[in-house]
Amino acid sequence: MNINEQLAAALEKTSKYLKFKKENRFKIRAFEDAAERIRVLDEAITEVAARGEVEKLPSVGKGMAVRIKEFIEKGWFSQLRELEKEIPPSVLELMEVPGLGPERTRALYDSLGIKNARELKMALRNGKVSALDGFGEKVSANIIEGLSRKEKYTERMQISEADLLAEAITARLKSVSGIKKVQVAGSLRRRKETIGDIDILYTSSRSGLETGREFTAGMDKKEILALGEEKTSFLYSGRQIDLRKIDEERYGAALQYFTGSKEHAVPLRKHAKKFSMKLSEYGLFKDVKTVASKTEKDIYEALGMDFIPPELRENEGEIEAALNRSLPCLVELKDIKGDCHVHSEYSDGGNSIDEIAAAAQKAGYSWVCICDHSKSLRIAGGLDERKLEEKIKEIRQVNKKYSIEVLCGQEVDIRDDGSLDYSNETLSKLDVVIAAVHSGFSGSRQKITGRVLRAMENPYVHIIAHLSGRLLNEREAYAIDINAVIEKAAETGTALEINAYPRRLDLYYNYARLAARSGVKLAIGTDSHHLSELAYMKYGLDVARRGWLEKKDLLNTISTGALKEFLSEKRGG
Ligand code: DGT
Ligand code: CA
Ligand code: CA
Repeated sequence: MNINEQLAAALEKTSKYLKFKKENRFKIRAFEDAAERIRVLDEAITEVAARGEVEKLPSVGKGMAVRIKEFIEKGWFSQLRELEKEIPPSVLELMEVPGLGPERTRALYDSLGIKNARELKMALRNGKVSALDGFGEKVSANIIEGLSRKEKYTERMQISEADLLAEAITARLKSVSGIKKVQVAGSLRRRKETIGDIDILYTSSRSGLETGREFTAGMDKKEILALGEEKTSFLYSGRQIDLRKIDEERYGAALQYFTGSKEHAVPLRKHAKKFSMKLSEYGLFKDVKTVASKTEKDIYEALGMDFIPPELRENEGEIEAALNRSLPCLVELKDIKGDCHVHSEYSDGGNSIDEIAAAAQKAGYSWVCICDHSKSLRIAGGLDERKLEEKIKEIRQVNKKYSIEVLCGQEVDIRDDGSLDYSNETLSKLDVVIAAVHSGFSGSRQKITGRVLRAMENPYVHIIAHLSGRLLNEREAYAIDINAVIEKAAETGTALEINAYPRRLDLYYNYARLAARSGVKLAIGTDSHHLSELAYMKYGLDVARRGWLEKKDLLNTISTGALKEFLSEKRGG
């Protein structure tokens, strides 16, 4: 946050405290207006103060000016300090829970001493809330619902959800009059696995305020978080969207700045400084002269570097590589020839082998590996040996019909002792074997690592699936020594999966990078359970690209013949 945002946040926080304390509404309004005014300022408040013009700002009275100056000097103002001592800030968050608001939050605080969501949940469970005057069963039920909604809003989104929302907003924005360009920025453009809020930039012949007003017209007032010339923020489907108006002339500079990451910007600016240049969201400057600002490429070029793809902008060596002209040639969707991990109706998928073959062929693939669950995973319809024979036969038939090659695979359970859920004789009948841990997640690091290492030693195992077992927003990774796994994978010629399912995205991109550097092949599998999920390939690619992977690092980019060669190699043939 820059100083303006910090100050605006402090003023807004004060206004919330005053609401909680049932202060006079004009007082509350004064803080809200001042916060809004600071937020839309086109220069730093420190500059305004340096000119002695804080009092001249519209919506800023004498008393407010004193607080602002105090904030500039100390980084806080005493009124807010006092309020924070009196009432814990977590109470303010409770006020935002749908169904609560200041009145009820205060009642809960005064009578039950409830200060945060955890205490509130407990009191709801114990029936203490419904017993309060003016609450009752219905209100309690509303609060429970509101809490779970708020939880959803504050957790980071899966990238697939962010993509859908961004597409909808982009389409709507394009229909607003005066709009020219629309571009996603922030973590979504960097294709991070989870997204905090969605940043969208646009250019327009009309003012940002007009555009923001038109775009948010009809929205619930409570969902509009900020409405100013430079930025409009609102909740859409409960998720925060930041729209920013960008000047055409400075498009590249703004895009570069708002794409981030903040971590990438730090060494980049340092590098600019070496040449006495200054990089900001408005351009790359030398003294007062603009050196570059129109396109991102211009900026990187003027800094003596190659263009850095957004996925690499995390300050993980990309700046040095761009300077040395040694950035990777990242893998692209057009390089993909097949999907390593698709479920069919033989286990818990929704489609037949035939349907999958047709869809994969339509996607332009040369091959697809259909991997269902093995027998011990009964809840997911795991196949016993007899059913597996049927599947093998059916795949032979389907292969006669299509030019694409369907490979018969299974996602085989790694048992507690590291042995596999089928005998080697059964495994030898399969074209491709993916092994995975599906149980014993609470085991020690040594135990789980040992299971996976043993599985990799089996000559029939080609790929290890979703290595860490994490589910985004749902389940932490189990304890596993990924470095040891990578080492063993290199030694045994086992590939590691990049599971493209949006709630998994497992291997992490940084481990995918490490694996590739250690000479391990990566295999993107969508883990698709329905034809529509075959498109998750792009999320696997995002991980691959963030992991600096090139075409040569992925099994998905090789021909059917080369894939078969790879698969038979481990079996010693
Ligand atoms: P998120 O939303 O948590 O997934 O992550 P980002 O990267 O989208 O972060 P966000 O939305 O806070 O800001 C969007 C971009 O704006 C961020 O990637 C870089 C830029 N930005 C925001 N605040 C700052 C800042 O204080 N300094 C710098 N250098 N860049 C900033
Ligand atoms: Ca963001
Ligand atoms: Ca943002």
